[in-house]
Amino acid sequence: MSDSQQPPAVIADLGTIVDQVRTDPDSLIQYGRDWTRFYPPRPSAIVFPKSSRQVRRLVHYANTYHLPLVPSGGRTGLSAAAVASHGEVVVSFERMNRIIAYNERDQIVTCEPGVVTQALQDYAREQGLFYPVDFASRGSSQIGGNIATNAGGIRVIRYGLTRDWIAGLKVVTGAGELLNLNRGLVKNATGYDLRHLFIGSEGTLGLIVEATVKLTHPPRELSVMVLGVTALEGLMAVFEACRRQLTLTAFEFFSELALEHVLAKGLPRPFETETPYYLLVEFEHGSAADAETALGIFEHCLERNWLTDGVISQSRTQAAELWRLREDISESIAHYPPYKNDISVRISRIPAFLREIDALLSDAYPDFPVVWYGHIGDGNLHINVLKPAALGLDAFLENCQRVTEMLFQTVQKYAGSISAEHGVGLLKKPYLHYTRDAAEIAYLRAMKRIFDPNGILNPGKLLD
Ligand code: S2G
Ligand code: ZN
Repeated sequence: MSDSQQPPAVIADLGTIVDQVRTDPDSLIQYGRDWTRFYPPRPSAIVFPKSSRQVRRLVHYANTYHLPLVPSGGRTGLSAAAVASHGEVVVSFERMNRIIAYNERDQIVTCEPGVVTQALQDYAREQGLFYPVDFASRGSSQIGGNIATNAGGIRVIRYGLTRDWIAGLKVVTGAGELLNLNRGLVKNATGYDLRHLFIGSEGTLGLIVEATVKLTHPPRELSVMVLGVTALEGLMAVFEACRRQLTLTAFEFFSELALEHVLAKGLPRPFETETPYYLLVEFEHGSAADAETALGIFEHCLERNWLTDGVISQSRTQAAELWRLREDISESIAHYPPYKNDISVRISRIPAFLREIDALLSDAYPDFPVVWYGHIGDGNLHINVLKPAALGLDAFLENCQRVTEMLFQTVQKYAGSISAEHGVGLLKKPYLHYTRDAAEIAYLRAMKRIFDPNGILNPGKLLD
C-alpha cells in the first residue's frame, strides 16, 4: 500500500466535495487512529461530509483517483480498523449526526451514522423506550461505527448484538452505489439480506450513511450482584445456577488484578474478602420474590464453595457503583498499553477452555501481568497483557504475538473466535485463518471485489 501523502491538488478537490477538510497536525493525529496505540496515525486529510450525497461524490472521486478512504466514527475501536497510517483520507461522520425520523407504531428510529450511542439511548428513553446495546464507550462511540463493527458490550446475553437491532441500512458501496437495505421491515423474504453483509464489515465494503434502529420496552428494575469466586471452575457453575432462575441482563467476570487496577482509581472494594475472580450479575428485579431467589442462589453457591462472599445492590446508585468495578477496567489499564486478546468459545466449552488457556498463559507470560475480564455469559474473554515499564514496545509486541499464535491454536481447537467483538482491523488480520477457513476467506475476498472493485475502502483492514 502506498505510503504517499496526497498532493495539494487532491486536498483542494476534496474541499469542493465535502463541507469541511482538515489537514492540521492535531486533527491528523486525532482522527487518524482509534484506541489502539501500535500504529502511527499518518492520514493525508480528514473530511467531514454532511450528507449521503457528499459521501457518494467523495466515493466516486476516490474511485477516479484511487484515493484510499478510512471511515471514522467515535474511534473507540480496538483492532486498528480506523487507523490511517499510509496517507489515506479519513472520512469522519461527526457532522452527519441527526436523528432523522421516529415511528412510534413501528418502534423504530432512523438516524445518521454520526449519532453518539449514548445520544441514541437517551432519545429512546425520551420516547419511553430502550436501545439496549451498551458498553463503557457509549459516550464517544457512534452508531455507524457500532454497526460497522457489530458492537456487542455488556448486555448481549439478554439483547444480542448491534446486528439484531438494525431494521434498515443505507450504505454507499465502494463502487459509489447507494443501497437502501430492508427499509425497516420486520419480515422481508426476498433473497440475500445484504444488510447483514455490511454490519460488521469494518468499513471495507461500504460507508454507512443512515441506519434505521429498532427500539424495545425498557427492562423492569435491575439489580446487580458482585460475587467473590474461589476458582475458575466456579464461574460457569454460578452461571448455570443464575440463568436457571433469574432473568439475566448481564453476566460479567473480572480477576482480582483487574479489580486492583480499578480500586487504584479510588473506588471502594465491593466487600472485604479478596478472591481470585469476581462475577457481576445483573438481573431483572420485578418483585421481592426475585430478591429472595437471588439470595437463595447465593446461599446455594456458598454451600458448594463456588463463592465466598458477595453483595447485592440496594439502589440504582449502588448498582451503578458496582458496574464501575467492571466498566472502569479498560480505562484503568489503558496507559500501559495493554496487548488485548478478545476471544470467545461456546459457553459449554468455557470451563475446559479456561483451564487450558490459564495454564498456557501462566507458562507463556511468567513476568507479564495478565488482566482477565469480560462477558463470560457470552463465552467472551478479554485477556489484557500489560507491558512492563522496562520493556520496549517492539519487544513487548513481539513476545505477545508469539504467545498469541499458541493462544489462537487453542481457540481453533475449541472452534472459537480470535475476535469476539472488537473486530479484525489490522491487529488480528494475520490470525484470521484460526477462525475462518480457506474457502470462507476466498468468498470474503470475492465479496470485497464486488462491493469495492478498486479497493479504496479501508484498504488493508480485515483482509488483504
Ligand atoms: C469491555 C472494552 C474494551 C477493552 O470492557 O468489555 O470490550 O478494553 C471491552 O477490551
Ligand atoms: Zn467487551
